[in-house]
Amino acid sequence: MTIPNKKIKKILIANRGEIAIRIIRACRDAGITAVAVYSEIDKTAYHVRLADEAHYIGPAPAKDSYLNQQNIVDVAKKAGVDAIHPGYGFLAENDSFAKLCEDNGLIFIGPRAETIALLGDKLEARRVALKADLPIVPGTDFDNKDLGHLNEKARAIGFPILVKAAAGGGGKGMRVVDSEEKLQESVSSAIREAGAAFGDGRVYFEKYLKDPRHVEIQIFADAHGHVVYLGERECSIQRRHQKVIEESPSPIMTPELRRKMGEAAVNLARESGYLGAGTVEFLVDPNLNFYFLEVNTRLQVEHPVTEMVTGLDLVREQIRVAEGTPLSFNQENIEPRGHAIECRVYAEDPHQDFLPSTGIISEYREPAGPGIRVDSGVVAGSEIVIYYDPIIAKLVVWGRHREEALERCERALTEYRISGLHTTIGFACSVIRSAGFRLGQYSTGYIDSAFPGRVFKCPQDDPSERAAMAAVVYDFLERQKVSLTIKRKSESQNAWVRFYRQQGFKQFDKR
Ligand code: MV4
Repeated sequence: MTIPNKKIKKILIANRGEIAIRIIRACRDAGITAVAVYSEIDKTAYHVRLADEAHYIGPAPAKDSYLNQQNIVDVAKKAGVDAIHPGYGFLAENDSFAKLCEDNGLIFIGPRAETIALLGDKLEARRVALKADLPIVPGTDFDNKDLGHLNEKARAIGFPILVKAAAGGGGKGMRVVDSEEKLQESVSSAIREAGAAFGDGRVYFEKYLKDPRHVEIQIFADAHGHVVYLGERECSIQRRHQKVIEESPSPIMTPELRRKMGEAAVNLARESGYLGAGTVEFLVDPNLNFYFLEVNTRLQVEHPVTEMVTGLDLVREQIRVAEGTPLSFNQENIEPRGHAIECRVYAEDPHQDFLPSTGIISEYREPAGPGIRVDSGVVAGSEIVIYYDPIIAKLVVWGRHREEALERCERALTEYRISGLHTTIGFACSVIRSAGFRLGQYSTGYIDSAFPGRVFKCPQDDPSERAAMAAVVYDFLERQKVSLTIKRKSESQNAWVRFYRQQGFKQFDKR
């Protein structure tokens, strides 16, 4: 394999929103010129204003702009960039785009096109994992034309089984099947769904693990044969395959399990000739058995969680690797410190089944203070539009231990103010405050089981209004010379105090 050897001085960022801004910041720190691209509707977006240069790439629909490979490459050549960073989503895991970049003399900041293609196929990834001696969920692939042997294969695994799409991801084309009667029908509908969604109807079987935890390992490989793991992220708090909260370390992790999972991930990276940043996903059962799930061949949304505990800049390292420079660290000098938690803030309405909420952000105030980082794509006046992922920002907090991170997280969420549309801030707050999360006792079924009927209490929907209300009551009680600690209080005052204490306002805590 040839080692790249080209200093990167100018990068085109083929993305928008918070991740485009995250990459612009890494470029600036490294003295690299950052080139933004934008669709018609994004011409005044914040990532455009922050970049050194910005170029129009097409109409609002993503297929005409952020997914328009030829337009992006043309702009990259015109702007004279050395490399393209795809961020996450859009073209990040598109092997033909990586190839198109290469063919045009542009460095694609990510793994090689062949690696993206290989690991993007879940069946191939399972084979690579098996070859690298990783534990995989018992299962089998099959020829879609050979529907006659389905029962035999399912019986060999044992019900319940999970039918998965080879080209899948995000739960599309997935079916849980608990008996032979439903097998035929489920397989047919999974094939249909996968075919429609990915243009590839191949499916396979896995033993269905009930309520596993989702733990993923961050890996990094350079062109000089160094392959390392950067610890784990626990991502079990999800709803409908969309992650809500991530943390590191995982509450279930032990040094021994971390080493085993880390070394497994590194073995897979070596087996696949991996280059750059990647994530190896695992399912973990209650006996702490872990099973390979899939590989994400990109920088992930939740990468800041790893940055907070390792102190590294993963985007900076990606750029180094793409230039052919060795990684700035090795396995021995990575020392994860403290605890990090990320809450994703989406423009969605939790009270309307998380319906995307569009409109202009009329007021915007981010939390700050010790251990707080906000990766955001907006400012006051920004508009959230229907065309793209409704993520507004990521709140990432760090503490010396989980308790400190939890305290800071709750405080930061109550401080965060976004007006003009609905957000998931209050929802995140109610998850952070829930008993199972506080104890670290949760799995992928947590949101459904802890919030039955999908009814969420979101006490922090409008934090400053709530705080103002609390202040008024507090002031009223003070003026009445009713100390919160004395015994002679009326029952109604006590009721209010209980109410606000229950709402979490610290000034009403028992002293
Ligand atoms: C599984 C599983 C249980 N058993 N595989 C969901 C999306 C896709 N990437 C893989 N997924 C799962 N695969 C077996 N054999 C449960 C899930 C799953 C899940 C995985 C990770 C995080 C959240 C999840 C929510 C529901 C189901």
